[in-house]
Amino acid sequence: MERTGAQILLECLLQEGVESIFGFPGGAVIDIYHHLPDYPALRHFLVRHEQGAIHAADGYARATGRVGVCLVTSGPGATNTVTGIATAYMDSIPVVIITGQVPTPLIGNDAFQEVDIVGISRPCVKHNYLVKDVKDLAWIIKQAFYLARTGRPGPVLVDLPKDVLQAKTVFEYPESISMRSYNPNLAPNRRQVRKVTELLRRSRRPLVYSGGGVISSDAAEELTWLCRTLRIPVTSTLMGLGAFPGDDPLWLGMLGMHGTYAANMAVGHTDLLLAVGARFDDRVTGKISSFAPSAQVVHIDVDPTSIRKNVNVDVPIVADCRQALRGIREELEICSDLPDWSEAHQSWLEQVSEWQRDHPLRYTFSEEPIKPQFVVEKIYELTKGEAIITTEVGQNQMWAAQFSKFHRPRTFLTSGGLGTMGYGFPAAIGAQVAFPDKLVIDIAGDGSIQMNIQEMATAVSYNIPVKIVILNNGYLGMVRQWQELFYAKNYCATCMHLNPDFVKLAEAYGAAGFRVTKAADVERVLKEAFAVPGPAIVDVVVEPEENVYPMVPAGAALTDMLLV
Ligand SMILES: Cc1ncc(C[n+]2csc(CCOP(=O)(O)OP(=O)(O)O)c2C)c(N)n1
Repeated sequence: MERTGAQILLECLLQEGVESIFGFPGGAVIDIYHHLPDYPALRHFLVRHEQGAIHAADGYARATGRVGVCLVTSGPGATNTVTGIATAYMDSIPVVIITGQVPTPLIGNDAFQEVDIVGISRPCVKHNYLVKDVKDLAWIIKQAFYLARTGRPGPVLVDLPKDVLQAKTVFEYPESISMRSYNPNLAPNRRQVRKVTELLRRSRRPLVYSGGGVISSDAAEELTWLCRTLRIPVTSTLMGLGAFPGDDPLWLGMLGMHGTYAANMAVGHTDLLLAVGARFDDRVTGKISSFAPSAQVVHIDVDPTSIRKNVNVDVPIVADCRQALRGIREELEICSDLPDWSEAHQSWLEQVSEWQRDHPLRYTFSEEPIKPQFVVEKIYELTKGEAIITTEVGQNQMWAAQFSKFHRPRTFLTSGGLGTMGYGFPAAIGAQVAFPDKLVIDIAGDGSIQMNIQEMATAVSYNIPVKIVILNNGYLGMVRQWQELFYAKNYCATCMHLNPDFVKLAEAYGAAGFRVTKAADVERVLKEAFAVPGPAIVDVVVEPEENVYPMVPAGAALTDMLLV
């Protein structure tokens, strides 16, 4: 039986096991929407802005490890997704973006709602396609999903002209994929693995620095085994939070610009830095020439192009993080003359705990105004690490990372690489769609939340019970902090003079709204908000000029931290 391109697309999505699609219609994709009701297994969530759709698909992907799907129309629908595509690209998140396109004969003619989204998105997708013939559609969708989730994951865009969606052919879904030019290397090289075990054996001050790659390759268990067995302290990037249990004594917290004192000092003094699934971003390394100055560096990454991009590496392992860590474990298990690890690392572990003891994360409590760190601590205390936390970008994001503990992978969703304000709320919607019974909380700033607040209508209309906790400091806080510290307190364009009344705003959408101004009320109000059956906003009025510390000024060495 022949089917239209639109039907074939939907059949392909079914074959890929897709359950949820986040989208917004338009003329170019109306054929897809026309057939969508015939596929009840594909739940479609109508967002209010295409940026909401792509972030929701991204949040769904981060929370589940599966490919997120977003469907938008041509022209402005497509361009509205670009920020979200770049967000997913920077954090290596598997999403497939389906965009409508004007009919093929009109392409290049400045047709109504035409943009060259393949050209526009090229620098921020793992791959993209313009489908010119309906006969190519099925294998292209198959490839798109395969590319999105394998190797270093990432966004893949498929642009579908309207005439291709209307043309007919017989539907056959290819069973397997072969792509000559794409063969990610997953198995580690044995010789390199042996070199690493040799270094581990000799090291007296080893440190693991783990990143988002550990989470995307499901390697948390392997990482935890290695660190606990060999008694190696662990730090991670923002993206890596949750891969190693946040309550383990070996856990040092995040490193980098707003990393902990202990983590940054440990990087400064380690003799063996084992980087797993992390890419040495400048927010992490600070001044490159003084990054891990006395260390041999091992770098495990599935993407060969990220190795030696920023720092010199002594032993590269191009492989899937999980397979590489398993390889190291196997190699260690056949060694007969292993040291007693606790003894071998004793003085190092003592040094590290001294750093932790002398300079823990801290803030000065105040009843009113409330300290934002206190709110994050309370959220953690009430949820015990069982919630999925998303964040917006800025101080709220850093405090969420610093003052919560994450015990499991995929429980902390944040825009790390691109730092996209407006990410957290729609991402929380995506995560909540995947896990309807979990508590999903977006920790937000008063600036960021206004970037995609329209998605409250989506949350209310599908009864997606996401909770937003706004740390409302009346400023674009993180930029204000930079102005305070490095630009002579010139608070130009960072004061949010005219914030809406967030309680009324929530209510206007049909959600619940709460406000807190005193520390003594924080716990009660959070509990109340978490207990309402639908979405809710908690507007917490916090200290306007609180800063995030420690802070490594941009371009300084990690060990040069501002501590207060
Ligand atoms: C889309 C976007 N625009 C601008 C920025 C630059 N930026 C980074 S943090 C920040 C301030 C965020 O303010 P707010 O959301 O109120 O959070 P706070 O820092 O106060 O917690 C800005 C403007 C950004 N990251 N993303």
